[in-house]
Amino acid sequence: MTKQLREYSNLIGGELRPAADGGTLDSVDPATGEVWARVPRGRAADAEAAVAAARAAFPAWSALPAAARAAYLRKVAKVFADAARELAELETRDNGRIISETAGRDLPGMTYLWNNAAAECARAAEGRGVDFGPGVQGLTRREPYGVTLGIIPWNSPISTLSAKAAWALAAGNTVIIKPAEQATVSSLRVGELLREVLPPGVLNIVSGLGEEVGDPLVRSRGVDKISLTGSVDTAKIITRASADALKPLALELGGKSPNIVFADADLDRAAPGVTTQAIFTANAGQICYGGSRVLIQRPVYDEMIERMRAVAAGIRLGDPLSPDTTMGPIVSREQYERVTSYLEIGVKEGAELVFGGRSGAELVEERLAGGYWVEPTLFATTDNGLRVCQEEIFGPVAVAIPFDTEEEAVAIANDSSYGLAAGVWTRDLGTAHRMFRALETGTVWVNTFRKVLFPLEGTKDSGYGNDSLLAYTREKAGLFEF
Ligand code: TXE
Repeated sequence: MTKQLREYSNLIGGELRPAADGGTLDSVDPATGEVWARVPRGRAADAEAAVAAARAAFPAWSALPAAARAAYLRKVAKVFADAARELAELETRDNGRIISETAGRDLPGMTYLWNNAAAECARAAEGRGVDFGPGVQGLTRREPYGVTLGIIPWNSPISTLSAKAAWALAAGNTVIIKPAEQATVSSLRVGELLREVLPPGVLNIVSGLGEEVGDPLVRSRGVDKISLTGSVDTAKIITRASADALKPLALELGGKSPNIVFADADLDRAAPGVTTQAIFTANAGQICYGGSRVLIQRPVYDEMIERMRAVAAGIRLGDPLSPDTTMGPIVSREQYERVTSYLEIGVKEGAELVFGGRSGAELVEERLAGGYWVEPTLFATTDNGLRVCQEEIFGPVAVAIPFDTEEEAVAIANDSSYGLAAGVWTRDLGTAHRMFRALETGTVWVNTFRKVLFPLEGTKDSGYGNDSLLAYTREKAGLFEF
């Protein structure tokens, strides 16, 4: 007997619509490998419809006084609060991110974020005044771009959708969101819910494959700014595809963040912080800023490794919907194969396998045998040039590297094509401040490793630009002589 699959629709111009040609994509539950929902497989016609809807909605939305836009965004915040449990469960089912994170952190965070965006609406309209002398007045005003396109990945869809939509809407833009094909359901459910509170066309959500519906959106003359969270390869494709129209881009790409533990660190905090928050449990390591290069000062190297081993031994792999689970599956078969290939690469390259290294059905109960499971894995090496040190694995696989001096730690940390984030664990304020300056990353966390409301902006191959209020405005200048 085939199970009844729930079907989801695109949100275009305030209507819930299937793909124009009726095409669908299957959504696979990564914990079981079973198809559990169907989403539209949008193409160029759906992209065009979304752009037309967003363009049509722009004049009225951008003309609203800030207080009126803020009132709408507060309603959105309330939707996230009221539907928090349902959305958290959908997202967990969709991408395997554990329920304690989606329900415990992500959704409460979304209510906060949308309320924050509501509170900032007025600031989006703040210009500057410059007095150039008698009879000459300079004035600037902040204007929205128009229609913004948010292309989001599968690892944290609701958070990324919100980061791209909330600030853009607060600033007076209308928005199109293109979710990732591996995890679309939670975004489409958000569309169903927000349809009730936002004017038609202000927010549009179009599902499908990157090259089929993403590409026509990127190329469309009706899209004024693009923000991508995704891979470096896709960022390059989008950069080329949007070049003719010289579109402003914000690119939040991957990372290989160093997590640097100094000998004077409080290891009681560093060991769980490094092991669980940064590498393994947070979405099974599928986090752009994951601190997957653990640099440890030699005097505490052995102790830190043993403590990490102990923390990892306590990680419970299993059903992501169970509150007791502390690590879920990899999002898809493709990503699973990618992650497990690095388990082999690490061994072949000669890195020492400290713990972990297994994958597959043997790690979980039988009912979850079809899912995509990788256990927490730590390699160790003194060679930061290895592929497991340089390439983004995007799974629960980290590498430990010893260092002697602060200078050496900085050199290893910065020897990376990425520059998204870094963690520093020390009790010495001077060390902390010197590292904050010296690390070539967009964010540095000291004695913690977690994202807050600050925008995440990378350096190097981690991209440029961010999702924040002013990033969704341009400044128009005027000079008045009278
Ligand atoms: O990402 P893609 P993938 C990294 C991570 C991961 C790897 C591959 O290392 O293992 O990238 O993941 C859309 N025009 N990150 O292949 O392809 C696509 O549909 C328009 C880091 O899943 O970059 C999806 O919505 N859109 C990361 C989004 O881009 C296109 C998050 C991201 O998918 C497109 C994800 C096109 N031509 C992966 N091609 C992070 N920074 O957190 C694809 N897309």
